[in-house]
Formats: sequence, C-alpha cells, structure tokens
Amino acid sequence: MESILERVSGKVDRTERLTRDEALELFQTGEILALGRLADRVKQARWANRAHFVLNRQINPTNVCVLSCRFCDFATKRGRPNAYEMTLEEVLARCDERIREVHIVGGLHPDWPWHYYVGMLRAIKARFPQVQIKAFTAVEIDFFSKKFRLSVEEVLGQLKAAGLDALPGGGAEVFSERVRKALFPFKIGVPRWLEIHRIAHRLGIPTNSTLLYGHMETHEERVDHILKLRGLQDETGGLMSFIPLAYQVGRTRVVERQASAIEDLKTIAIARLLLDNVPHIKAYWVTMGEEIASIALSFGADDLDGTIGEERIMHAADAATPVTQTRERLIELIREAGCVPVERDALYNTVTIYENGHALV
Ligand code: V47
Repeated sequence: MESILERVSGKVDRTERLTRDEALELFQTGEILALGRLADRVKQARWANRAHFVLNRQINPTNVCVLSCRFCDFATKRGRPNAYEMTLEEVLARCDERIREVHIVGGLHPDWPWHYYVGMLRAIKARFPQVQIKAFTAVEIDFFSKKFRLSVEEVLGQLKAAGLDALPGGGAEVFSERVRKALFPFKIGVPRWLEIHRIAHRLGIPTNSTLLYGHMETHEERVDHILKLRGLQDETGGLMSFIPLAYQVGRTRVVERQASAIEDLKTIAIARLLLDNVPHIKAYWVTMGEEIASIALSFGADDLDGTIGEERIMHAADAATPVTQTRERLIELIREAGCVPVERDALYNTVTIYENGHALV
C-alpha cells in the first residue's frame, strides 16, 4: 500500500490539494526528513532557495489590557508594577532610518482615545517615510470599532489614510470554540477574526495570519485552523504569510513545556503543504529559537521575520531567545541553512538579494 508520504508526493507533482485527513496523517508520520523534503519541494518551486528577512522594529505601546486571557503573560492592569504606557515620543524614539517595517501591537487600553492611534501612524509616516506600518491585530480593530463606535470599514479606512500598510496576523490563536472557552473566552471568535481580515483585504490592506500552538489544542484543531485560512485566501487572496507561534510557557503554564522541535518542524511543513495559496510561511525565530527556525528553512519555510529590536509579548512569557537580532546574524543563519538571504519590506517586496557574499539590489 502507498504510504501517506508517497500519496502526498504524487499530489504535489500534480499540484493537487491536500485533504484534512491527509494533513492529519502527516502529523502521525515518523519520517520527518521525508516530510521536510516534500514541503521543501513546494517551497523551492515558489521561492527557489531564497529565504526572506526584514529590518524591522516591534513596538508594543502598552501592556495595559481590558482582557485577561489565560495563556497571556504580557497583559496587565493599570497601577500594577509591571504596567507601562508609551508616549508618542517614546514610540517614535524606537524607529530609525534603517528599518523598513514597524510592527505595532499592544494591549486593549481602556482609556486611550482614537486620535492617539491615528496620530501615532501619521507621526511615524511623517518622520520615517521609508517605513511601512504593520499594525493592530483583528482583536484591536474589533476593540476600536466597538469603543469608538465606528464600523470596521471606518476604523481601517482611517488607519489606512493615516499610513497603515498591513495588518499583523495575531489574535487568531486557535480557531476552536473549545479552546477559546478555556483560554480566551472574552476575545473575538473565529467568524469575527475572519470577517475583519476579509474587510481589510477588500479595502486593499494585505494581512498576515498566525496559529498559536503547543498548548491544549489537538492536531485536528490545528489542521482545521489552517484550512479556515486556506478558505479565506481562496475568497480574497489577501494573506501574505502564515506564522505558527509556539506557545511560550512562562507563568501561565497551560502546559509544562514548549512544543518539541519535531512538532515545530511538522507544523511548518504541513502548513506549507496545506496552504497552497499563501505565498509565505514564516519560521518566527523569537518563539522557535534561531536553531530550529534555520532548520525550518529546509522544511517549507521561506521567511525568518526580522531584526525585531525589542520583543515584549513572548519575552513576558520568558522566551529564551534574544530580544533583538542583527542583519548580519540573520544573513548568517540563512546562509548556514543553504539559502540565499533576501531582505524584504513589510509587503514582501525585495529590497536586497545577498548572492555569493555580494548585495544585489
Ligand atoms: O495573538 C501571546 C501570541 C500573538 C504568547 O503578523 C503568544 O508578522 C506564544 O501575532 N507564547 C501576537 N505566543 C504576536 C503576533 C505576531 C508575531 C510575529 C509576527 C507577526 C506578523 C505576528 O502572540 C498573539 C498570541 O497568539 N502570544 N502570548 C505566548 N505566551
């Protein structure tokens, strides 16, 4: 009888779609290298041996949040010793002329006015015109819409006019009502997350997507999550990338230990094979660790994210990785993995190709 890897290999040759059952069977395989080679074939067909990275800066303007999700170590309440709120000047001080992307996500602040958010984007664009702004997850967009009594179209339209270029993929967690009830019952559910991304795509704002895995979700829930993203992408074509985020145990300790390297690599490879319509699969070095992220470049991933500058969400949960990375280190990680480093912007336009030790623009 044909093994699952042989069956999927035939489908890859014929560019046929994988089913839910095939994805679930792939999670059971012990032939990890064969799975990686299969996903790499699909990645190579799209990106050859290129791997992307971006000079970026992550800014989390506040950790004060009206929600208290069970898995999150980042959020806190006003008045607690670890609470912080950045002024506009503090946000601007974190940008510079070298970066191409700012990634802004934060807590759902109970009191900040609408003009603070719009003004923040305007001020960044005015002072750093080369920077593309990827800001506010669907959860924040929903919060703004309710709090400021604006439709989602109005929220996104005003942010776009102020300089928003893309939405990050956060807030998706796992598209499962069972897990939502247990870990984030007051956060938006699947229909709303998908609706907000659908509206963004209609308004010409591309978005990313994520999956928070390695806590209490099952492989079925992981696969169903990825299939819902595939369905959204069939409708709109607006997703740029998919980013599996390995749960950092921190103090919330939903489970005792982080997902294994094998689970990380299988999730990346199966995502590449299932998401035949999403161009980029990101191995996020902050949660995966540099070593596994660079190995993931041979398992279907084509992107490592970026220099980051100062990561706070995963590091609130005691992530063991550094909080920042240099361009040189990312280039080295990509080269060691046998790939050609390609510096990109937030929208995945090529900035510089580093071929044979030289920078080709
Ligand atoms: O939605 C929170 C996750 C997300 C933990 O779009 C945790 O390019 C692991 O979405 N362990 C926010 N994950 C970060 C995010 C992101 C990151 C990098 C790139 C992009 C992009 C988006 O972080 C949240 C949640 O799923 N998260 N706590 C934790 N302890």
